[in-house]
Amino acid sequence: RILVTGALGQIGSELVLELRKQYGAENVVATDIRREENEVTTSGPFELLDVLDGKKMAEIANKYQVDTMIHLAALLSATAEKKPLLAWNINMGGLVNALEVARELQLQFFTPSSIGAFGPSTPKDNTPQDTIQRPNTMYGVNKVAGELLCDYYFQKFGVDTRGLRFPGLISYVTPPGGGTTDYAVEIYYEAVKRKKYTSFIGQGTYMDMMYMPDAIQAIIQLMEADPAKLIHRNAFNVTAMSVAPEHFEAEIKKHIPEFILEYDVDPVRQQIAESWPNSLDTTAAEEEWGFQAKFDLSKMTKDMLEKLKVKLNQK
Ligand code: VAH
Repeated sequence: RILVTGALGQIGSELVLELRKQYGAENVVATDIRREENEVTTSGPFELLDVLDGKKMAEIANKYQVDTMIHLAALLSATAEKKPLLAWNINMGGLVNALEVARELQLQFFTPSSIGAFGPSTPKDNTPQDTIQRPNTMYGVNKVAGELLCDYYFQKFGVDTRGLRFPGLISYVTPPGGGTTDYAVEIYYEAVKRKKYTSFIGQGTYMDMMYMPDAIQAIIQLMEADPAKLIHRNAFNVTAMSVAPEHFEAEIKKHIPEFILEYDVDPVRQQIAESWPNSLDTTAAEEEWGFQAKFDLSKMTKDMLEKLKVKLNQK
């Protein structure tokens, strides 16, 4: 059985449904700090859980006799810059609670890291798996500390911890909240709704991106990988494309020719974006557990626009 925290978030809401499909609905316990009436809370077990309540987390893990913990609850980069201390408390306090439950119950453990775990002094192009990590955002500090803590729990306590450094994730199911890469999701929604979008990230700003189906597949593939083959654990570089706002514009215009992209750069999120890599080297993930993204920009754009036209019921 699998316990998922942050199950109503951008990753959680799709991961829970895919895990229930693959492992059986009853075997995936979704938890989040609030309840919503949707497929995540109605297609299998759901529990209210604030990840700062370690006691409640342990109770739920025991109640359902889980053997795996997927810890997703966190504040993203832009929100973390607005409320750095709250971000530290939630991102690190939640992670320590989740790792302690995993240690006590000997659970397999997954939590995401991010391209945000790199900083201005990291090589920007083809960023290596092993390289300098001096992020200058609270989110990045949380992600580097999280990577080190997860490796520590593996080395010190034998907890089978595994992680992925996710790029910006693009999905049409649940929008992200408070991320720097959120422009890459908003642009599709606005293209369908208004055939126009004003980007808060500037032209020529490259960041790694990935379509959510590839991210979900990567989590499951990593968690099922042979541990003997893992040289790295926390956390693997993964990405599908290195793109800037104008690349989304060009691709969207192939489907919506009258689409207009304008810019109104948000200095805070622009500064975060510029501190991150342009493109990651994913050799370690490919070699150690067969990572392979299936969606490039053109395939993702076609699918996003088709799905959003239905979701926003535009013809
Ligand atoms: C963010 N979507 O923007 C997240 C992610 C790499 C980006 O960490 O903060």
